[in-house]
Amino acid sequence: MSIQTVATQPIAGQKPGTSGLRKTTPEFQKHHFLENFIQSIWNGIGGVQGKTLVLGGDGRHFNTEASQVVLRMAAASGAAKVIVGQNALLSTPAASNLIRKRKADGGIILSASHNPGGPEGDFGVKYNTANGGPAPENVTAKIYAATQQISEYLIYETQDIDLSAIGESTLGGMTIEVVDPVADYAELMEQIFDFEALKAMFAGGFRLRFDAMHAVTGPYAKAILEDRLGAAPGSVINGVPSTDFGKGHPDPNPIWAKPLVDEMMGPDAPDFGAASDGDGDRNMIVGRGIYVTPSDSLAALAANATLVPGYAGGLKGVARSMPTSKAVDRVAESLGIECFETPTGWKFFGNLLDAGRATLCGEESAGTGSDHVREKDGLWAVLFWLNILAKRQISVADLMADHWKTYGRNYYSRHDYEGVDAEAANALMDNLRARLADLPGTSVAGLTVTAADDFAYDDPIDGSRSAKQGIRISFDGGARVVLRLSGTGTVGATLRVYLETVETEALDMDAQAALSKVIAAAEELAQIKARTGRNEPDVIT
Ligand code: VG1
Ligand code: CO
Repeated sequence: MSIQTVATQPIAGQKPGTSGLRKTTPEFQKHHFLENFIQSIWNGIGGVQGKTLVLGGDGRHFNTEASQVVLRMAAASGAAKVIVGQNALLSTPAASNLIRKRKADGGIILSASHNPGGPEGDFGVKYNTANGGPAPENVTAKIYAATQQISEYLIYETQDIDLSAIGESTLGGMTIEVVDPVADYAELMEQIFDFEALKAMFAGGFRLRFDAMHAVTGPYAKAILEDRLGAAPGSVINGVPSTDFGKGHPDPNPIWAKPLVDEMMGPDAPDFGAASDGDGDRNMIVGRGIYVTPSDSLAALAANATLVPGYAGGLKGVARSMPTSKAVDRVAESLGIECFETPTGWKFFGNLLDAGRATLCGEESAGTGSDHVREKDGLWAVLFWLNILAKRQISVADLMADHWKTYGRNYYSRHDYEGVDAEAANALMDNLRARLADLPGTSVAGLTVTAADDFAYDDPIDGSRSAKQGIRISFDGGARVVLRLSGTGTVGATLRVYLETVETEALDMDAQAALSKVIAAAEELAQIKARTGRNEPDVIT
């Protein structure tokens, strides 16, 4: 065994996006690509000498090989210890928990999350800091700068390290501790939720369907929902992680988790349906006959939080990403707690959670989480819902009907145009941006614009400013259109159009129908069809 110093050169395109660096798998497998990025993480964070790191991934194609590279590079640069999930698997929230629990200095998560996997799919690498959360922008900026200056990397030359057995080994001066990926996480869930109430509910015949979408949450969901809580065997479907997610797209939304939604809308539907994404941080909630938008889910969790033992003392505050609907704002108002609006991406919640200003956070993209970790957490959200249902003895549909009656309903939808020509997408955004100042007071598709801007976020904790986080246009009566370009895609550009309108009387409409005016206004403002050449969105959530 010896440490190799390998000469290399900067590789273009290694700028972390909304959630780490994501590229197609073949691109990640190119000569030096992964090694350059890992060394740049080390260089960007001031080295890993003497540090303890957590390592795990969502099990997609290249996860195994990449984890070996990370271990060899951590050892070569003098890390003291790497705590790694068995077979290099860890869900994102479980990794966040381990970093915090074991007081590690940070962690590497190998995942492209909801992006498809496999030899022709996507791969990704994310660096999380000592608080367990995604590296904030000042850290990713340093990592990116390091990718542009790199001239060499250090790596141990060694045989593959066995990650299949729990226990400790060494590589050079570094300890490698292989841990059960599920145990610590399951223990944390048991501390937060009323497992006795959940057991009683399942024992009483409550029927659940959890679609793990062939991704990392399968083992977690089986261990917790079926083994510990007594959900009927087979409640967890697609529960064995596969390297290409069964050739599926592990994004829990009504398009990609359609079989589950169909089952929940059909006759003899279970009481509760849920799905999670590639790395286990997203959740989709479906009741019998009702799809709950992630924005509504966040609001419902906030309104009912004190029913959960872990939040019995009440919420310090809530936070949502800017494009997420304002449903939770109404709950915060009635609870008399702060409500923060942050840019898209979990990294912006970390400061608020660390400072004790927010307890619950959420995004419209099916991410919900709390101060129990510093990531969004799919299975946690499912348990949160189940805990509420167990305590209130109510169906999902009745709970939401009751919620809307109390707070009004924020009809909400996101329209995605995927793989759009990047130039055309940028031109669309630039064109709209240039007209923002003139929009207030004008009428668009029968709606009057009350405000229009390009969202900039001033972090209330560290004072940092993040500009150009999405165009938002508000209309009188509380309707809103938000447009932004995705920062997680790997092919062309993805235009996301977020649509929202508020109703206090008509609470039972179809969302697309309720939003028809807002959809027309978005089209008129941004000329989406003409500029993208698309007649309709690829994904409607
Ligand atoms: C998307 C979502 C965002 C989420 C991010 C990472 O980003 O919109 O809300 O935080 O994915 O989620 P973008 O830039 O493509 O809109 V995950 O579960 O893919 O790590
Ligand atoms: Co994810």
